[in-house]
Amino acid sequence: MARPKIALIGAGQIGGTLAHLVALKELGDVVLFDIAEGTPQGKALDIAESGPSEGFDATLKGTNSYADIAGADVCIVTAGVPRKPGMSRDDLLGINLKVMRSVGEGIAEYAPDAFVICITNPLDAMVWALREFSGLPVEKVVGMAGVLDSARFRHFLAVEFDVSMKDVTAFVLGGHGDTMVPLARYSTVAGIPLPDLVKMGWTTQEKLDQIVQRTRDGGAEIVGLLKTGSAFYAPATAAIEMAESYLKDQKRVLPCAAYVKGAFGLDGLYVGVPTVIGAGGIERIVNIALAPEEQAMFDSSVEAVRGLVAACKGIDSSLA
Ligand code: A3D
Repeated sequence: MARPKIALIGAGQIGGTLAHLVALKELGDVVLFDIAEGTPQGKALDIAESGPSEGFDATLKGTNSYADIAGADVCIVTAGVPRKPGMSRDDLLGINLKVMRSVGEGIAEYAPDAFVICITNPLDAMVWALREFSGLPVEKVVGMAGVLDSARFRHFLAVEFDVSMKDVTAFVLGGHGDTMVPLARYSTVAGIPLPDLVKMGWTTQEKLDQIVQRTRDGGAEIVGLLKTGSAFYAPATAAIEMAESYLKDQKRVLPCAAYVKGAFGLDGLYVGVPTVIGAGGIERIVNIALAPEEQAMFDSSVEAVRGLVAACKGIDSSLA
């Protein structure tokens, strides 16, 4: 059986890391696309030359032509510009919206059956725009944010509790970053909810609040340290987790920016919710009941996403 074909649209920091991870994990053959001439070709060749040492047979091709993504099973989109220190994700909106148009049209023409994972920021608005421009079914277009936000949360919690990251689960809802809604009562160490761990004296509510805030600011913390761009190792790993669940029909329960209509009282909006990802794409949205203060946080996150979508419509009249 032929290996799956994985198209990476954008060959920058995340795109290159994605290509490396796909090859190392032998998830499929890689097509790395970028408008910058030479960058995707150079990165693809460099990674391919690590094949003999690593022992993978996946092929890697760098290209500046959308025709090369033809028939891709998965497209992961990182095309656009990242944040610099002092910029918010929302500052990227105008530039990256134009990029989403060209990417959406490219995918619609050459890979209309793909499962599409968007990473470009501001995430919740860009995944919405990418779906509009591509015209693909809503269950096949999804945004990566919650897996990364929850991985950051899990990392900080594991360090705080001095336990394995594997035994820490985290549940986050809402938009990416600042308006993220971590649900402490559904976040656990080996099944023990965080509020119980506070009662058991494993940590204090203050420390937990600090960890939540650090998680919300997780992207900015890395931007501040790197100074020349934003995080790329953990974002790439998070998107690979989603792609693998689709390709292997794992039906993982993962928080993603998914199109929500009906659940959570929403009437059709991309926002971070727990989903089940399998061979059908987003197969299910896990619609949990929220406590009043959780609902209030979720509502303000939804309002922030609505504002960004309205801004997109204001910039590109074809979206209105
Ligand atoms: P970077 O290393 O700059 O790579 C972006 C690439 O996109 C560059 O190689 C550009 O040449 C390319 N590009 C620009 N315009 C186009 C176009 N029209 N078609 C194809 N390629 C194009 O950035 P990065 O890889 O660090 O980040 C990529 C995106 O991911 C940015 O928007 C980041 O803000 C975003 N990001 C999101 C998260 C989330 O958790 C959602 C995390 C980290 C980064």
